[in-house]
Amino acid sequence: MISHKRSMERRQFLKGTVGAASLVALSGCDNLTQSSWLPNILSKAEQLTEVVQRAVTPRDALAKEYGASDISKVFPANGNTDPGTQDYAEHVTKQFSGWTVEVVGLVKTPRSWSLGALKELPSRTQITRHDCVEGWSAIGKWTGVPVGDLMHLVEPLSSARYAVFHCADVDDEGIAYYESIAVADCYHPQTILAYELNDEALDVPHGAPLRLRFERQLGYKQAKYVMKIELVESLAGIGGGKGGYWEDQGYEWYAGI
Ligand SMILES: Nc1nc2c(c(=O)[nH]1)N[C@H]1C(S)=C(S)[C@@H](COP(=O)(O)O)O[C@H]1N2
Ligand SMILES: [Mo]
Repeated sequence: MISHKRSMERRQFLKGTVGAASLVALSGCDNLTQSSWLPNILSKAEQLTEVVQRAVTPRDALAKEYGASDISKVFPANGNTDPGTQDYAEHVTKQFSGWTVEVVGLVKTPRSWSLGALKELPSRTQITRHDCVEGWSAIGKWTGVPVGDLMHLVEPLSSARYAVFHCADVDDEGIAYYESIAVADCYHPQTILAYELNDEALDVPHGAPLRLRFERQLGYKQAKYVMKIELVESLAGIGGGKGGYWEDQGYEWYAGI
């Protein structure tokens, strides 16, 4: 199912011989010729730590937004393209009318919203570029609710450092997809829970009914099929403890581009 598997095997192999920082570059070798942005993000990812990059690019800097004419004709779907569980299939049948997203953990007031209720909240639309480490990128128009607005409603406790996005899909071994970002980054204006792509309700391959858009970071941070946002102080004990499905297999947690 998830098509990063082969490159991950190579990465595991390479891990013994080279430092972690160069792995990002090596795993992308096959695809370098396909895209011009890749060398650029790789050199940054290699050389800059999160701290350095944050100093260069302030946390509230906006990702580039494009015009309507820049929207890609085809936006590929990647990774899991259907959670495939019976539960999820039932939600599809009911057009996600029963889907909820809950915000729990280190918050003053845990809350949950139905998809319909989320759509009632003020929305944001942004046309941005998605960059996948597998060597493709695409520009899409995303509409959704700013995650910061949800944060204002649940009121994170001061101990909350990370927001963990739990997804509905599991891999062959039963491991659920998840991702995490800093709570501070939830307040970035372009961090949204998107329910539309290119003016249409999000389809199943692209993460229906809700997926994270956390611009300025790589494709694997853009969690699809989001069911729950959990605020925590530490990532230890969640999944493999590295902050995300791919991070647990060696990818960088701070996937800045
Ligand atoms: N739940 C979930 N989210 C996911 C993935 C996945 O397999 N499951 N794949 C990630 C990867 S690697 C990429 S590039 C993007 C792909 O999003 P798209 O299918 O809309 O192109 O989703 C990311 N979010
Ligand atoms: Mo990706």
